[in-house]
Amino acid sequence: MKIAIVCYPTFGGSGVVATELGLELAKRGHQIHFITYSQPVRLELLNKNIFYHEVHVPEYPLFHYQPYELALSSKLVDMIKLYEIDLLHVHYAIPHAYAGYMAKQMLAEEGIYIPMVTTLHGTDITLVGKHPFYKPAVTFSINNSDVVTSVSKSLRDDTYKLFDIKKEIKVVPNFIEIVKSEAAKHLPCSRSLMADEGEKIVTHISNFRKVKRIEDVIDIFYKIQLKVPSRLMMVGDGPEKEKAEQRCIDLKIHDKVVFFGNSNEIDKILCYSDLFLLPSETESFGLAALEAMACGVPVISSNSGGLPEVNIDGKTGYLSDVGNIEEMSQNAIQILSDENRLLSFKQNALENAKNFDIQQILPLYEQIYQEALSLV
Ligand code: GMT
Repeated sequence: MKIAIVCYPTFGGSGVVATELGLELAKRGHQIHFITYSQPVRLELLNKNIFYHEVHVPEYPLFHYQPYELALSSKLVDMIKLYEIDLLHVHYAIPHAYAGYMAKQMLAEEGIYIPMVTTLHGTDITLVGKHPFYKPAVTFSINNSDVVTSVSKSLRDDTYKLFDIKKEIKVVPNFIEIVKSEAAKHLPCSRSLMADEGEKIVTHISNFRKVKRIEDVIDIFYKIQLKVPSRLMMVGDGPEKEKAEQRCIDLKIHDKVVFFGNSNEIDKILCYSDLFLLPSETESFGLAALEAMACGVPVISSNSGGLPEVNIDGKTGYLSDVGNIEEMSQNAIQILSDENRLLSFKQNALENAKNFDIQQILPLYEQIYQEALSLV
């Protein structure tokens, strides 16, 4: 199949999922065309089945906002015609499903019919999409997609609750490439560079937005380090980072916390981590938690959104109500201060991650593509 994938090229989970999906589809012989405004961060172009087409949005002083949707739908029309693409898979409803629908309409005028699969990722529904400014357009583009998928049951239910959806939403969970995570385990793990003998390593990875409750991460770690000698690795970048750095200084734990910024070496950082913190306000899935588990790292998370579908309470980690810092730190201390318990949580985390292996999830997408093709 020739498939066009539209996604955000940044470090956000939706872009990562879209990129990894495209790479694996290409390995299986499909021709994949990534269409976005810059090269996706995890995209490796060294494969004859992978193409990348950049959407240019020329600046014009009349426009207060440059019309990205227009440029994207025009690029889609051009590339779909040029490469005779069979199917369009858009990740994150805003504005991709809307631009995809416009492209479909333009192509239909020329007698070209192409199905569109829309994958909902989370904030496109729960935070941004439900805003009255966007809601009619999001509802319209979901209802006018040929097939709609969501990355968790929780996100599917939220979508039905928040929008007037007339289509079936199929749940296809996010995935992880277990082989890659296993291979990373054999890389030299430079734990001793990051922590002293006897110290535990706690990690958080995100885009440092408000929804991630970065202050809770710092406060949980503050309580942990009072009881367990430990260090905190903060990976990622975003609007809440500066505040987090200041909080570490205020709490006098700045010498125990490393801020890495964005990194493409997640596996290397996770390979020496003992515990992962994800106390988010809402999380449709929690791909970062799954990436941690695939490296055998247990997770302390909130119980919001799709997190209970990924992190199993008392087995792969613990879940608490959003903002319950006390319980999250107690659970973290309990895992970290007992070597046997820590080891069994690590094993359970890895075992559960195997249920989300790309080799199991990818055929579900291939099936959905076949179904979408049969609709046009
Ligand atoms: O807000 C983010 O964390 C980024 C957002 C995205 O655009 O990638 O993440 C969402 O999609 C991920 C991939 O499906 C999910 O793993 C995240 O849970 C989801 N984020 C939220 O729901 C907050």
